[in-house]
Amino acid sequence: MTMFRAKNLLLAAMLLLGGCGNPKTEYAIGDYNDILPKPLSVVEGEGIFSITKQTTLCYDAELQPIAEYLQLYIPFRRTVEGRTPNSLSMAVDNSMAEEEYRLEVTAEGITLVGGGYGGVFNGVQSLLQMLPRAYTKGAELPMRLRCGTLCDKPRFSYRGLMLDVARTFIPAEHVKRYIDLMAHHKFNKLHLHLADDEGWRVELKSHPEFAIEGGYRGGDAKIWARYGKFDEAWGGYYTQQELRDIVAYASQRNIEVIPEIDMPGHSRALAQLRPDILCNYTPDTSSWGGRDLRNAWCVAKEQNYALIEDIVRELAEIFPSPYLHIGGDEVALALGYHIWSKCPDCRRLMQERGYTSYMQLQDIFTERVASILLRHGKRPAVWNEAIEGGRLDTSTRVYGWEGVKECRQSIAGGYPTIVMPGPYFYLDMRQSKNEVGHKWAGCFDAEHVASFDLTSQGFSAEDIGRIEGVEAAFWSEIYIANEPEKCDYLDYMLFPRLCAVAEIGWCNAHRTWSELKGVLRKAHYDRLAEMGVVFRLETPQVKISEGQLVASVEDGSTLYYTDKFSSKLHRYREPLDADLASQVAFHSEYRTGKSAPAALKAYYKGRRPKVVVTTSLPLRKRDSVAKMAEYKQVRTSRALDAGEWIEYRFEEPVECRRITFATGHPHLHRCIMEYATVEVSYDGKRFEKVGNLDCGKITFEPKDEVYALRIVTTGKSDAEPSVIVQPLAIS
Ligand code: TNX
Repeated sequence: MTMFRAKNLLLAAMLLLGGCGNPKTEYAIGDYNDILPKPLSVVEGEGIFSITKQTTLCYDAELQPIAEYLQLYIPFRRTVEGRTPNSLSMAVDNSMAEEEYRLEVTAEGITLVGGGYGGVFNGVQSLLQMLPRAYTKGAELPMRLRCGTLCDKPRFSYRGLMLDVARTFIPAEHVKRYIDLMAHHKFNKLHLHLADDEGWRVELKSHPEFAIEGGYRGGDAKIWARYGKFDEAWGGYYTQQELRDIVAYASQRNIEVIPEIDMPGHSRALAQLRPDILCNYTPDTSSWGGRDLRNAWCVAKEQNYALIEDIVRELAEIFPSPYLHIGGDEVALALGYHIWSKCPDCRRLMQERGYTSYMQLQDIFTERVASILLRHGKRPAVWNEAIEGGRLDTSTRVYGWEGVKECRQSIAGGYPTIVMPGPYFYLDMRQSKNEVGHKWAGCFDAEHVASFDLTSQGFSAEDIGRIEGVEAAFWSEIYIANEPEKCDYLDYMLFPRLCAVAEIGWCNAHRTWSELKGVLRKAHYDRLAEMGVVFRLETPQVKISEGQLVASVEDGSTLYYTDKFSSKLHRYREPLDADLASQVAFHSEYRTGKSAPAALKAYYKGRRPKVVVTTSLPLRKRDSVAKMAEYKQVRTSRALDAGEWIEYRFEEPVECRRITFATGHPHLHRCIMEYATVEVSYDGKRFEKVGNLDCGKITFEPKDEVYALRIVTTGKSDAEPSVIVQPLAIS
């Protein structure tokens, strides 16, 4: 059933139930079975309760922050402590589990009882989802609710979302918006990744320059640009006041904020400000364009631990969470050799202890940091690699990101474990092949996330009993290239995949994709629209049928198409000429939601006219100019300087609409030629300039048949040890 049809039926049902003629009440009335995540038990009652201007809100004093929150959505005119008839009464019952609740709606009134603040708050979310226009702020009374009883509690005590605010800064107001969206899905932990190679985002009173300088990269900033925006100092940081404000905002919404400073690896931003944290040796930087790319703290430097104590002391005061996440991932990965292997002090330390692996050395670091945390009343949390050294205390919480295997190892080691294997929980992965996003852990949409099942993944009942919970993650290397000021890309990456994660964290038996899809179409896409979320709709089907190009959607959304060579949007009403298959892409829209573009293969397949390539670029051994001429991606063996060049000379002059020359990873502005000019020749002899690369890329429309193309660098490549050249794209 399409969402439109569903709504009409509900409207009809409402009228039958005696809905009055006031147009403001003509919104679909909520159904307990559409609450997301799915409640443990639902008993539907008879009849309707109307919240009117006379309805009072009654609550225990400790629930005051919830009462204030609730009034953002339901304009109760009267609030009182204690109980009255015709009321919504909220109370705590200590005999229930903290996050458990019972919501009862009868013709006389609404009773919401929770085991604690969190339980009542969870009940409020279910109640809000039952409203005719769930989550509309400032909606008007009366509001009609179906009678019924919910008994509900979460499967896991930890239901988290990680936001990487280090690669792409997410301003405080946007973080608060995501806190709201999390709360609406009964998430209770926000993990903020506050420092990485590309930025430091926390104001420290003891070291103000960390944020003031470490929060910006590119332009004349001290931190090198990576991932785009090269010409301006770009970024930001949170003041301590803003962070306290975020913590309070989250806490009112039953969300704990867990800060992370990724150490000892992933610390290049800090190392650029404080090279003294690095090991005591001079690396060979000749293939790194003269930049010192090292990004790990030296384990053997005593003064490093004093600096870490400064950091921990301040973070511990800002964040009430019992945990501080100290990272611990990918220490060896940065440069092709282990950073510690060339350090005389680290090697001596290993020798003294008889250690044979760098993971054991990492244990020394982690144990030292853990003891600092302990002094400041905090426990450590780490990424799964950090336990490989084998010595960390089991009070350490482990976030299993690499895979199910690593999660199970952590559980077997007795660590409280957060399950978040990348191939299901990394929402920075693209959702289908031709979309934008990472792909190292796969391309997957909400259907795939919803298919995650602990038991079929090999977790035993005993394992499951020892899992603290689940977490979705959004890493933001790619976000920066996608108008972060608008949130649209992040919304699109999170929703509805995050809805599926919410179900996995909350429900003992979560909905299958077909059930979840039903709820999305019938109720939850509308709720997301009321929340203002730019969510992703299911991808339209496109095919050639009876000689025509036909597009269709199952979810009742509206289809559009665009032509590759013009930005104009057309409404799709009837099949198109099959010849357009290489030229048009379809997508659908419903309220604030949008699908991925869908097109036939011909649309994505570029032309590959015969070409001869010559270049001054130092290509890696396994790459060659022949590969470039075969339209394959190649990589250089070092960073580039000014004055290096590539020339493409076509065997026959090429007539085409558009040419794209791009460097760096596809979709990721990394390993790019930062500064270069592009010239074209329309006669094979004279060259004229068409422009400069922008974020490593240029697209232009040739005026005439193209004989040759030349790219000349005018400055250093980005802060990476190599440059990637993408195949020329000609259409
Ligand atoms: C792996 S997850 C990383 C991050 C990247 C992410 C991209 C983890 C602990 N490390 O540094 O941003 O992949 O998906």
